[in-house]
Order: sequence, then structure tokens, then C-alpha cells
Amino acid sequence: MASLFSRLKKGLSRSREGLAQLIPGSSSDNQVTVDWQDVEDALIMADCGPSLSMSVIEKAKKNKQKPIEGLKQAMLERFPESKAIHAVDKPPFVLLVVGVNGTGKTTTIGKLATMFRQQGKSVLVGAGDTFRAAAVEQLAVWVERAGADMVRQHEGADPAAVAFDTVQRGVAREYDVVIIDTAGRVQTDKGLMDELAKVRRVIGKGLAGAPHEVWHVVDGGTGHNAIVQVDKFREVAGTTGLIITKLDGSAKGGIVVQLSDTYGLPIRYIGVGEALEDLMPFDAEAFVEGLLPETGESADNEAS
Ligand SMILES: Nc1nc2c(ncn2[C@@H]2O[C@H](COP(=O)(O)OP(=O)(O)O)[C@@H](O)[C@H]2O)c(=O)[nH]1
Ligand SMILES: [Mg+2]
Repeated sequence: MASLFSRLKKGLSRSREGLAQLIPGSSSDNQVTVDWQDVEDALIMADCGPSLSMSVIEKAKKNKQKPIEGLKQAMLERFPESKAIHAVDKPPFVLLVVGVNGTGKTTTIGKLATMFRQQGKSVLVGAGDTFRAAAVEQLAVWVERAGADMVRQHEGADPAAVAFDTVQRGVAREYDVVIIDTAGRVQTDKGLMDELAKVRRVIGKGLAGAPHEVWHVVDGGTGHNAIVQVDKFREVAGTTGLIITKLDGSAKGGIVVQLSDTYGLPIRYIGVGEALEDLMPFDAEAFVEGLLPETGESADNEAS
């Protein structure tokens, strides 16, 4: 876990280092002068969004701690209270994974399947991205590595039919966890979004009350468009949680705070790399620690 956190920190380093120049965290007194306008601009550049950045700064200014502590606290308050993942009385737990193309859905499903297998659970994955044969093959590789099983049909098959089959088999064979992959789609494509609504509906016909969770995978580097995507998918697919990927890369990170603040949706996991183990359960405190400069860390000793 320590190494995953260091990957996150590395990914967020640009934002953090920029902020470290502006907030002299090492200064032990709380009278130190901070140009809050500059800090606000830096938060906006880190994708925190103008209105969130403004209100966080207002709050931080009033906090009576060291500026950096005040800012951390103000930011932490923007995350919804943690909410347990829907527990099922009787397996399978059915998870639907949605999001636009290339955000990391299939990779994340491989990571999740691995995690569930490590917890000793049986896992069945439905290859709901039937548009390209390559997509099914990619998923098959992950599923095999994870030691999970998969339901697939021919290329071009109806994704709703695949989802239905997967859930039915998951129930019949008493799997602990069923995960349904879907094809990427842009939120503006009505036909594809309608199809996603159908996938969701049909899953409920396979098992009443399913899907128990719908996780929207968002690329952490998407910027403001992520806000629009989350809104649209929420409406069509009934999103219950978010996964933000690629936070090891050039992501600015503030989008994580903005998304959870805007929709009050829990962030379940974050992706910090392409390998099976590069998935971290989301922890708001650890995240804010990674995004903002360390207490006691000044612009000078950050330079190394
Ligand atoms: N650096 C990095 N790359 C990722 C992460 N998650 C996924 N990817 C990469 O993003 C690309 C698209 O992933 P894929 O799972 O096929 O996306 P999908 O179209 O949503 O299913 C692949 O090259 C993945 O290796 C992550 O957390 N970090
Ligand atoms: Mg995919």
C-alpha cells in the first residue's frame, strides 16, 4: 500500500509542488502571510473548479491553524461521509461498470476481479463490450490472470443479452461477485446511452435488486468534461460510485475533490497504474495529503 500511495503522490506532485511554493507550510506560526488569491488560482489550475476553490479558500482563511492545515481541513469537508458498499444478503453481488472509451473500465475490472479473488470470492465477469473482438480478448486476459471466469458471446452480440446471461449464470452457479463490463460511449450519443439503460434494466430482470452497485470509471486527466460525464451517466445508468483512474500520470487530481463535492458520490477506488495491483481503495485523508503540500514542507525542501 505504501508504494501505491507513493505513486499517487508522484502523480499529484505537480499540483502539490506548485502549492508548496505558495503556502509556506514549514512556518510554525499561523500569522504567516499567504496570498490566498494565488492559492485559489493554483487550486483552479489543479482542476478543483472555480466555485469549489473559492469556497475552500474562504473556509481556510477562517480556520485558525497553520494555513496549510486550515486548507486541508476545508478540503476534507468537501468529501461526503463514507458510505459502505451495498451488501447483499445472498450472493451474487452484481456490479455494473460504465464510462466513456479509454477511461480504464476493462483494466479496472481486471484489478477488481483480482482483489475479490484475493479475498477468496468467486468472480464471474460479463464481456459486455461486444463492439470489438479485441475488447473481449483484452478482458479475457485480465480475467484469466485474476483467476476469475467469464461469459462472452460473438462480436456484435447484444450487450444486454450478455449482461443477462452473465447474471443468470452468476445466480445459477452461486458466484459471490458478478461484474459486467460495458463498451465505452460518449455521454452525448443518445443511442448508446439508451442501450446502457437497457443493460441496466435487463440485469434487474436477471436478478431482482441488481445491479447492486454501478461504478463510473473516470479518467483523472479529463478536466472539466468529467463533471458533465458523471452527470449524464448518473441519469442513465444510476451511478452509485466513482473510480478515478490514471492518477499516477499527468492528472491534476483536483477533479477528484470536485467530482465528489458536486454529486456527493462516493469515490470507491483510484487507479495509479496499469498493473493488476495498481488500484487503491479511496481514502479522502490520504488523497488530500497527496494533493496538498506536507505540513512542515516548505518550497525550499520540496525542491529536491
Ligand atoms: N497510467 C495508468 N493507465 C491506466 C490506468 N487505468 C487504465 N489505464 C490504461 O488506460 C488504457 C485504456 O484502458 P481500458 O481498460 O482499455 O479502458 P476502457 O476503454 O474504459 O475499457 C489502457 O492502456 C490502460 O492500461 C491507471 O490507473 N493508470
Ligand atoms: Mg474496455
